[in-house]
Amino acid sequence: MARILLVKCSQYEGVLSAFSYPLGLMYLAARLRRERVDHEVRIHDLRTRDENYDELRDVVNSYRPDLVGLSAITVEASSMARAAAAIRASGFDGPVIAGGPHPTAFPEESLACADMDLLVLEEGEETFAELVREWSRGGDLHRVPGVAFRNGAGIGRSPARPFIRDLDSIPLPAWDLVDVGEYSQFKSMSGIRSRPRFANLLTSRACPYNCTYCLSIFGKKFRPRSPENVLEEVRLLVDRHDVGYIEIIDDVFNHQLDRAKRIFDLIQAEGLPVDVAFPNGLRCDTLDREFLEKLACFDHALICVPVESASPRIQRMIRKNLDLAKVSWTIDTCADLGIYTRGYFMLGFPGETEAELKATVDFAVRSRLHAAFFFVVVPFKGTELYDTYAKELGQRGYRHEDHDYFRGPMNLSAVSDETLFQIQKWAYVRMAASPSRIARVFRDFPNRRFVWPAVKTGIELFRGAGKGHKPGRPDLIPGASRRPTGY
Ligand code: B12
Ligand code: SF4
Repeated sequence: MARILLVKCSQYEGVLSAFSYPLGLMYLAARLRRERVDHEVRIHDLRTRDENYDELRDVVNSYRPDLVGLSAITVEASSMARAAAAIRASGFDGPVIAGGPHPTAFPEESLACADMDLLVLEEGEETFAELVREWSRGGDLHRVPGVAFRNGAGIGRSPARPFIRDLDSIPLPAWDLVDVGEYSQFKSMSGIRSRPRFANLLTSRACPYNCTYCLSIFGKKFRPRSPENVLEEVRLLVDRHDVGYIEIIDDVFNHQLDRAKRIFDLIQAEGLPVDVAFPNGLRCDTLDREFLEKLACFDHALICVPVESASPRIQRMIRKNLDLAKVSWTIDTCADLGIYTRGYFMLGFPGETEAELKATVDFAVRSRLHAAFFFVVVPFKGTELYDTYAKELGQRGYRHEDHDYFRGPMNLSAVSDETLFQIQKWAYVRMAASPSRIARVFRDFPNRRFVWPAVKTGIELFRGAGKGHKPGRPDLIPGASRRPTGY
C-alpha cells in the first residue's frame, strides 16, 4: 500500500475568485482506488488556502506520504515550483510527480525545477496508476508510457500513451475526498448560482475544433461518457453531497446533440432537483430549439456563449469559424426561454483593427446577452497562437504569471494600448447601460445573493482593463479575495 498526497497548485496566495473542483486529481484518486492494492489518497487544494506553502509543509509532515503528485495550469507554474520546494523542505525524499496542462505544455521548463522528478503528460489516470504500481515494486518509472523526465542536459520521454477510449470504464471522480460544503463557500465558475451547493461535471473529453488559442490536452477525438454514466454521477452528487447546481465544464458538451439532450432527459425523468450551467461555454452555432427547450425545463439554466470575435476575418484567422447569425439566434432563443446567457469575447488578436474591435463590442451590446466578459488575448504555450508569436513574446519579457482574468499584460492588435484598453473599458459601460438588459437580468437572475458579487465582478473587470498584474501582491489583484464569498 502507498500513501499518496495530491496537491492542486494556485496562482495566488489567497483564495481564487472563481472556483472549480480539482477534478483531475479526483479522477486520479478514484482510479488509484481501483488498483488491487489498497492505496490511501489525500487531496490538498492550495487554491482554498490563504497561506499556502507553510501549511503544505505541515501536511507533508503529518500525513507522511510515499509519493506526491502536483497539478498545475500554466499560470500556476511558479506555485508548482514553490510547492515542490516546500515538500522537499519538509524532508520528503520520495517521488514528486507533476501533471496537468502546464507540465504537458511546458515539460522542459517544469523539469528545470530540481525538486521535480517526473512529469505525466496529457491524460493521467492510467499513467499515474501504472507509476504507483511500478514504484511499489521498485521498477523503473521512466519506462512507464506517457511520462517525461530529466535526461542529462535535456529531457527524455517514454512512448506516448493512447487516450482512454471508453470513458465509462474509468471510475467516477472521488467526490468523498473533497468537502462540497467548503467548496460551495466560494464563488463557482459561473459566478452566480441558483442553489447553495455546486459541483463540476465533465461529461466528455476533447474537442474536435482547432481554435488557434486553445490548448488541447485530451486529444482531438471527442470522447463522450454515456448519458447513463453521467446520470450515475449526478445521482451521487445529489444523494450523497446534496448538490443542487451542476456546472458542466466540457470543452464542447453539445458536440453530439442527441447525447446532450438525453442527459437532460434522464436527469429530468428521475426528478433530480438540480439546475444546470455551462460556465465553460457551448458551441453556440450548433444548438437547436429542442436542446434549448429541454434546458429551459430546469428551474434555472445558464449558458456562456464564447463568441470571441464578431469579425469574420478574425473568426477565420483563429479557426473558430463560428456562424455568427446562428449564435445570435441562440442568444435570442435563450432570451425568449429565460435561459441566462453570458458572452465571452476576446479583444486584441494579432493585427486586429479598431473597426474589428468595435464590431465585436457592437455585437455584444446589440445582442440580448444578459452579461459579457471582454478579455484581452494572451497566447499560451502549446497553442498555435503562441508558436506564431513566441519570439515577439520572448522579447517583451512575457511571464506566465503576468496576467489573470481581469488584466491582460499585452497587446498584439494593430491599435495602441490606450485604444485597446479604452475599447475594453467602454465595452463594459455600454453593456451595462441598457435598460432592457437590466430588466432581463432582474427577470432571469438566479439568486439575489449573487447580485452584489456579480456587480463587483463587473466593476473589477472594468477597472482591470489595461492594468498589469503585480506579482507577489495578491491583495492588488481584484477578485483574489482572501475570504470566501460566503454563500
Ligand atoms: C475548470 C477550469 C478552470 C477553473 C480552474 C482553474 C485552475 N486554477 O485549475 C477556472 C474557472 C478558475 C479557470 C480559469 C482559467 N483557466 Co481554465 N480551465 C478549466 C477547464 C475548463 C477544466 C479543468 C478540468 O477540471 N478538467 C478536467 C480534468 C479531468 O482534467 P485535468 O485537470 O487536466 O486533469 C487530467 C490531466 O491533466 C492529468 N493531470 C492533471 N493534474 C495532474 C497531476 C498529476 C500528479 C498527474 C499524474 C496527472 C495530472 O490527469 C487528469 C486526468 O486525466 C480547462 C479545460 C479542460 N478541458 O480541462 C480549462 C483550462 C485548464 N484553463 C485554461 C486557462 C488558460 C485558464 C485561465 C488562465 C484563463 C484566463 N485567461 O484567465 C484562467 C486561470 C485562472 C486561475 N488563476 O486559476 C487552459 C490552461 C492552459 C494552460 N497552458 O495552462 C485550459 C486547459 C483551457 C484550454 N483548453 O486552453 N479554468
Ligand atoms: S476553444 Fe473551445 S471550440 Fe475551440 S478548440 Fe478549444 S475547446 Fe474546442
